[in-house]
Amino acid sequence: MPLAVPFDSDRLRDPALRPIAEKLQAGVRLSAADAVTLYTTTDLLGVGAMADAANRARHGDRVTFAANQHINPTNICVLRKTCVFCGYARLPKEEGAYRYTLEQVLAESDRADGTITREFHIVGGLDMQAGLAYYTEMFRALKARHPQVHIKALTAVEIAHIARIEKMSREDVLIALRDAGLDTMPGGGAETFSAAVREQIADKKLGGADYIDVHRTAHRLGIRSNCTMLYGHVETIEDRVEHLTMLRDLQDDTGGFLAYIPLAYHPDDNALGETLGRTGTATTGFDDLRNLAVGRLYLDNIAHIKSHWIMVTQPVSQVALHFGVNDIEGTVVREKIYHAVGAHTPQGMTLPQLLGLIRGAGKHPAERDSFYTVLREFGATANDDESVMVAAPVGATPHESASALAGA
Ligand code: V47
Ligand code: SF4
Repeated sequence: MPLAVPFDSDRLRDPALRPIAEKLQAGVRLSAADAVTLYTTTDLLGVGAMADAANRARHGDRVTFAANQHINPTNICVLRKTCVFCGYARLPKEEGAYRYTLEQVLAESDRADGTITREFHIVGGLDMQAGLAYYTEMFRALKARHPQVHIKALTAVEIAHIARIEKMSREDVLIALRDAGLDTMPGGGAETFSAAVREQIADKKLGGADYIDVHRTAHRLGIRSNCTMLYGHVETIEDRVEHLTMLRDLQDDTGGFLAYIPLAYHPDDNALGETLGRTGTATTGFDDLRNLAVGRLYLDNIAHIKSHWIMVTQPVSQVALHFGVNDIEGTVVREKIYHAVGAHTPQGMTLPQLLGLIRGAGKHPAERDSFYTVLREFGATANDDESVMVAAPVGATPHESASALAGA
């Protein structure tokens, strides 16, 4: 049962939102039809005000972030031709294809110079040469070198791929990875679950029911995870609502999702963008804020809604802190997947930049660990101690920053 949230309905311009506000106030779960209304009304400020009230009831003014580092060990992917929205993947012999050796992964893990990295976020392509041993050795070596660092790695799609090439069950793959050091799983690979959408944008990719099945299995094994939805391509409003309903239903069963992250489709340097004639036209700020707010209101059983500033830009992420968002992607260090598809945001943010962004919205920044336990509060204003914790993002090497480089 959702929290009953105090809310002043006079803030709503669209009368169609009033029954939804009444449910919010009474702690009644929103229906799929309510979600459609939230997605179709032009009263974005009304939707945002409700999401903000729901967020404040849970988290007050606190906004969390993690000191994380993304590592993308291989961009070689068997689905390179069929995930038409992806600009990162390469075929094995294609220009720009790479697969890190263990030494290269370890070197990459040391690059967050000056950052107190607490989480490695590791995702890549579906590479036939990167089987179970590739990842178990990697995780064991990373844990030996950085014992305090949490490993959030491998999407449901990558887990299913490893199981297929190793001829093992997904459960056995997850157990082996967990034993090697996997702590949690990221939410990538979900795209939009609708079969009709998948046929158009990711024909051969693991289907929605299977994505849910892998996360269900992980949750049963004590591996918590995030969930995502890729929006702003060919999906309909009904597709979005169906997708969110599947996530909410699984969360009712397992409680294993930590956070929901809506991902804004970027149309540059990928076949879908060209087919749709959308090159250079990313999602609108209106739709970005709406997706975050609907996530907060409809996914009443997922505690954390994260804004991915790399995709929606820092200014939109900052405004989103008043549209239901309580968590913001962290320092990152080096990002490749979105920078392969036209993201113009920086490769990483320093700690002072992150703190400034959060404080600039009148919120209170706090660093968290990967399970959302708060590690330190930073207060409403800057203090001297913070200058010694400056995390300098490491510049990308030219071949990595310029063009295409993946992520299941
Ligand atoms: O599944 C690929 C997306 C995802 C494009 O769990 C694209 O904490 C936009 O899931 N435009 C991988 N998006 C990244 C991901 C993620 C990111 C940050 C945090 C977490 C987390 C997870 O990237 C893929 C796909 O949905 N993606 N291509 C594109 N053209
Ligand atoms: Fe491969 Fe993932 Fe890109 Fe699809 S989205 S081609 S699975 S890296």
